[in-house]
Amino acid sequence: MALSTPKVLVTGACGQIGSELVPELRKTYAKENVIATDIKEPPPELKETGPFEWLDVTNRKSIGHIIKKYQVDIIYHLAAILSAKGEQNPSLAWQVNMIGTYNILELARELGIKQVFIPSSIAVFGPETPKVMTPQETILLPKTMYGITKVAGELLGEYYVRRFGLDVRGCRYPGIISYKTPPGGGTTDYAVAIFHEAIKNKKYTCFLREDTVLPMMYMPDCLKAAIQLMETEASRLKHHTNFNVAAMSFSPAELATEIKKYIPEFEIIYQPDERQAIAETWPRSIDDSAAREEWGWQPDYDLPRMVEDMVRNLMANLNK
Ligand code: NAD
Ligand code: AKB
Repeated sequence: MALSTPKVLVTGACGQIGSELVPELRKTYAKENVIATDIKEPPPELKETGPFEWLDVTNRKSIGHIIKKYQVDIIYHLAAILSAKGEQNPSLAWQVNMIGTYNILELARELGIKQVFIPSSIAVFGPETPKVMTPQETILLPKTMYGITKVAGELLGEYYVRRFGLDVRGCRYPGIISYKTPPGGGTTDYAVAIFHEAIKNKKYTCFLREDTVLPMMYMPDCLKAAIQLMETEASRLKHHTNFNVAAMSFSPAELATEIKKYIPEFEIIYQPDERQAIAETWPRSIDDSAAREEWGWQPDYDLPRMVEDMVRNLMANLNK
């Protein structure tokens, strides 16, 4: 008997990651089997290439309705409020990140979902965590509401693995850099905005100090991590919801130097704002040996390769 293709639900699909993950998943599972959902207007590439539904993850009844309507097997739960936006509205961050995640896990358990992916973040770490090559198992005392919800989300997911045998997986992404969809309100957003401003105006005012080193990752590696982790044989995994993943680390000054190789007249000035305090609680680099050992994680992009690709694609978009 032929096995039917799994049905995949993506929450927060119109965000920075979802808008690129959905097309990838549609290549693997066929367009009609990947249901993109969000509370905001989808871009044409999402709406016209497969099903789209309006879905607020704080509304458990609506999620249950969509899961049943499409007979969903796998959920990529991306809906969230990120660090900087979360500090502007901690109550909203709690509602979306905590209640939303609890709703997804409860329905996944009740309705027999086969797999759930819930991304975590380097925001789980805090000032007490070792900053260089931050270990997999370490002190998790975040100071932002976003970080608190991410630690709780990891623990909740792990609870559903142990208590109910639900297959929940996730990795702690660093700041994600991409050129298709703007980031949604994080502390690492400068590393995307800098490219747009360098190309358009040859000038950028950075909201972090020049020497603030943070872990970052280019979008193709972000998508590869999610898909590779989800495809790994479950018996190989000792961890489930909290894998450290790393690709590169740099400061705004180092990124600007790399961009100047393509745009020599580019100028950057620094006016740190409230996001500097958040960045200072996060690690400078990450030890991702557990991900490498348990599911073969390896990034493809370092700083020079990422900058070359970002500049080339953004310039090509500008000339279209
Ligand atoms: P984003 O902010 O770009 O997108 C989040 C999406 O969630 C948005 O489209 C938004 O409309 C949607 N959303 C907000 N409230 C909602 C609600 N109540 N119901 C349904 N949808 C809602 O975020 P992203 O960068 O795509 O992040 C996706 C996931 O990856 C999040 O869990 C985030 O914490 C994690 N992550 C992202 C990064 C990064 O740098 N982008 C780094 C680490 C972890
Ligand atoms: C943010 O800055 O909030 C995100 C993240 C690292 O989770 N990019």
